[in-house]
Amino acid sequence: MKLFASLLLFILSSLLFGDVAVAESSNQNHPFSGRNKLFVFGDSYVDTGNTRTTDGGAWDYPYGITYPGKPSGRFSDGHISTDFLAQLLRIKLPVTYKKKDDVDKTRLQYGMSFAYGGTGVFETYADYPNMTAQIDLFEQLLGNVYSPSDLSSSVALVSVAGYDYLNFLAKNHSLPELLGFKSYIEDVVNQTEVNLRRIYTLGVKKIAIPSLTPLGYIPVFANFPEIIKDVVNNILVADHNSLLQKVVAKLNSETNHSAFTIIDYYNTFLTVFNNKGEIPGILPFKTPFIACFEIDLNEFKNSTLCEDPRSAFFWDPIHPTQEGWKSIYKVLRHNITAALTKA
Ligand SMILES: *[C@@H]1O[C@H](CO)[C@@H](O)[C@H](O)[C@H]1NC(C)=O
Ligand SMILES: *[C@@H]1O[C@H](CO)[C@@H](O)[C@H](O)[C@H]1NC(C)=O
Ligand SMILES: *[C@@H]1O[C@H](CO)[C@@H](O)[C@H](O)[C@H]1NC(C)=O
Ligand SMILES: *[C@@H]1O[C@H](CO)[C@@H](O)[C@H](O)[C@H]1NC(C)=O
Ligand SMILES: *[C@@H]1O[C@H](CO)[C@@H](O)[C@H](O)[C@H]1NC(C)=O
Ligand SMILES: CC(=O)N[C@H]1CO[C@H](CO)[C@@H](O)[C@@H]1O
Repeated sequence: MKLFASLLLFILSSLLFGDVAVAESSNQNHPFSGRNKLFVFGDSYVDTGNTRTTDGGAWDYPYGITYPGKPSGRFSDGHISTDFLAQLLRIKLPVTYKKKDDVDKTRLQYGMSFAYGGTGVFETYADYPNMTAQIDLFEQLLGNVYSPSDLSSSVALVSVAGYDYLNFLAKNHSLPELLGFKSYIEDVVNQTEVNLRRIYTLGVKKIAIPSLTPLGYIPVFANFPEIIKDVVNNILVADHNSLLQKVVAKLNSETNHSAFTIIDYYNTFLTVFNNKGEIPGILPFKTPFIACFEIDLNEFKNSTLCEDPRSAFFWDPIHPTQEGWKSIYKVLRHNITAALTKA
């Protein structure tokens, strides 16, 4: 269990280190199949700038060096999943909840992001809004900022990237506690179900939720034996993803068949990791499991930055680079447009 203890120390520090921003982005403005707003809930895999600058991480150098050239609150060197999904749907980047009162009101028409740093469906850090709290903020805007017809032409992106699990592991090191993991996975997926159903009931008729990535390969686990990575991927992640599939099937049978869609990050991440050049338009990552920004937890100033973030899949111990996300969305683009733009 010593392994776990040091692993957790590492994870915990990375989490504390990691968080959010302000973002502006590109994109065309023709609505795609009538869907013209994106609402975003969840964590740092989708957060484009809600954390406070005092939360650190995403608001500090070298975050944002590729885009926009300075920290923007994204947990990456540049664009992240939200940017690429918005681009695919031809929706402008939704404004962050944090900036909603500072931007021109016309910006609100593209939707809003409530996602916040290292949050989970349950509490991770005391003053971070869990997903329930994020949906509460969304609900408060209904009827005044967003009308029912706004919502019915919207897409929601709901990210549960694994912070509940990293947090659980950080707090439960002993064997008996770890044996409680299976029921915790059920708790997380059941709470995810409650959240997804609530977003639908509030009026969003197209909801996308990524599967858990093969977390055992994130650089946080790099120095751990293969067995640990296997346990994480083949037990934790596999259980979560199979329960999530059941929940989404159940929700789709209760509501509209195609209202809920899983974005298959698990297989897509593996496809990109294993790519040796056979996927057109996607350069192979030579060392996909090595982070570009290697954070030295003992002495932060000793952290090292790779020469070219575009050659790395992972930006830091947890988050992909812009190039990483771009590759993922290239592989996924046909399935995503098919799933999110059909009636
Ligand atoms: C979410 O956070 C709120 C406020 O801290 C808390 O009352 C609530 O129990 C949390 N919800 C879940 C599902 O953990
Ligand atoms: C999760 O939900 C399922 C189906 O509703 C239920 O059978 C199970 O007991 C729940 N799990 C937990 C840990 O509450
Ligand atoms: C299914 O979607 C259609 C079109 O978006 C809508 O008119 C209908 O009310 C939805 N049905 C349910 C059960 O939500
Ligand atoms: C940080 O780097 C300096 C200079 O290379 C080195 O002397 C020091 O031991 C490093 N600190 C840690 C904690 O590795
Ligand atoms: C796209 O969907 C098809 C049909 O469900 C599936 O076989 C394929 O693996 C998916 N591709 C990706 C990249 O998810
Ligand atoms: C058995 C046990 O102590 N479980 C704890 C593990 O960590 C979570 C929070 O992440 C607690 O809620 C559990 O009680």
